[in-house]
Amino acid sequence: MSIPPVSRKPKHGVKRKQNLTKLKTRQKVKTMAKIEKKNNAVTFEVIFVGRSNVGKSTLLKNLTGRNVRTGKRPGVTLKPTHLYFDDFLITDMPGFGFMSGVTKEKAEDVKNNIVQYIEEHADRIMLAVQVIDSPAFVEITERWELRDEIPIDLELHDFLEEMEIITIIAANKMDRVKEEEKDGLLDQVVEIFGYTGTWKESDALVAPVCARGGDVRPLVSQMKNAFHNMKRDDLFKHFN
Ligand SMILES: Nc1nc2c(ncn2[C@@H]2O[C@H](COP(=O)(O)OP(=O)(O)OP(=O)(O)O)[C@@H](O)[C@H]2O)c(=O)[nH]1
Ligand SMILES: [Mg+2]
Repeated sequence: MSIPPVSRKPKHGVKRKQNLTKLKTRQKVKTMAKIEKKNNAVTFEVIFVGRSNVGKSTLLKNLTGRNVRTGKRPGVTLKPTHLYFDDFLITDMPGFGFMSGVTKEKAEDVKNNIVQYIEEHADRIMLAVQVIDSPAFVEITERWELRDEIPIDLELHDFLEEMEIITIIAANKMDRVKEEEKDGLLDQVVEIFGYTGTWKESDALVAPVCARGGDVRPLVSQMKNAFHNMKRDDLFKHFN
């Protein structure tokens, strides 16, 4: 009499795996439906954009008190991250430009995705906060211009203007700029962005900040001012 071979994986184990997969799929569908519901309720969006590692996520963490992933190396935020507040949405966009461990093609994809996202949601994006690494900004843009290329920051700024999205320039990492050099640097920044006059006199909306040190008041007041002009003072409560 031959003994039937013993199956190493009992049948009920397979069934349990199938059930688990079904459960996971159902949970995924439920989560996606929830996200879609939240997303459909959005009427007013603010996006945070800028080169990689400039401190977008740190700024958002400080402004809202929400838990946003930040990191020492560029390329931490690779997909738009959404912070929902009923009909109000803040989106932390992935950074463009150099990212550690990311190929040039992938970096180009990130940029195209950002442009596509803005185009798709232009009707509800009321405000953009364009974050720059103040001490590095002038040098980086000069390097691009020497290669006869338009720096992505400027390209993005012009694109936002074309889309009629009000944009605040958050000049971050001001703790790395000497006190006596701050005004001169900010004047240079607005000039590079194509405005005339000093940073205080020009039409540019500039907010010098230090996200790491928690000094974000100039940005909060610029944002509140924009919300006020759009008759959305009710949004003030979401900011620290
Ligand atoms: N010195 C200084 N460092 C800062 C400041 N704000 C952020 N950083 C640091 O900059 C690094 C990048 O911060 P993130 O907030 O992750 O930058 P990000 O722009 O979201 O980066 P990506 O997600 O890669 O696009 C972290 O090490 C922060 O601690 C600041 O005001 N001053
Ligand atoms: Mg980030």
